[in-house]
Amino acid sequence: MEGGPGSGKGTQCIKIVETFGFKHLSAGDLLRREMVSNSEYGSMILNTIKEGRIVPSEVTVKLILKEMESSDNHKFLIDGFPRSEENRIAFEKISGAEPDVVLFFDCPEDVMVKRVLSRNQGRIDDNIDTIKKRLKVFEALNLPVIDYYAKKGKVHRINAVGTVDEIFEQVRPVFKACEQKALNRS
Ligand code: UP5
Ligand code: MG
Repeated sequence: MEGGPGSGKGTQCIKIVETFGFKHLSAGDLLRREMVSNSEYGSMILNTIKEGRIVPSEVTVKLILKEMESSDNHKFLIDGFPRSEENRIAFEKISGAEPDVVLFFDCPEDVMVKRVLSRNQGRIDDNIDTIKKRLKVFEALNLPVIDYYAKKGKVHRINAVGTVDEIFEQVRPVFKACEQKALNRS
C-alpha cells in the first residue's frame, strides 16, 4: 500500500481488513509504537519522523517481521512501506518475500496537505513544515519504489480523490481478484 502523506492509506486499510480479513501492518504505526515504548531507538525515531525522513531499514524491517511472525493470519496488508528502494531491497532480502499486489493512492498535493492538517490526532509530523518535507521525501524516495513495482506489473493505481466509499469501490475489485486467484490455486 503506497501513497503520499494523507492520501488515505490507513483509512482504506481499515475497510480492506473488514472486508477481506488481512492483518494490517502500518509501518508508521509500528514506528510510533516503538517510539513511545522506551526503546533504544525512541529518540532517533522521533527525530526522523519530525523531519519527515525515513527511519533506517533495519529498524523498520525488524518491526514488520516481528509482527508477521507473531500473527496467526498469513495475509498481510503492509501500509506505508517500503518507502525507498533501500527499504524494499532490505525487506526482500531478509524476508525472501515480495508483494502480490501494490496499491498506489494517487492524490494531488493540495488534497493531501488539507487532509493531514485537519486530522487533529496530535501527530508530531502533522504540521505544514514537516508535511512539506514528507512530500519531498515521498517524491524523491518513494516514487522510485512504485516505478519498480509498476515495471513488474504489480501496481494498481487508485484515484485517491473522492469519498472514502468511492475510493473503496476502486480498491475492492483488486482484492476480489486476489481472492479469486487464491481460490483457483487451492
Ligand atoms: N481522509 C482519508 N480519506 C479521506 C477521503 N477520501 N476524503 C476525505 N478525508 C479523508 O488519512 C489522512 C486524513 O484524511 C485522516 O484524517 C482521514 O480521516 C482523512 P489517512 O487514511 O490517515 O492517510 P494516510 O495515507 O495513512 O496518511 P499518513 O499521514 O498516515 O501517511 P504517511 O505515509 O505520511 O504516514 P506514516 O504513518 O506512514 O509515516 C509517518 C512517518 O513515519 C514518515 O514520514 C516517516 O518519517 C516514518 N516512516 C518511516 O521512516 N518508514 C516507514 O516505513 C514508514 C514511516
Ligand atoms: Mg497512515
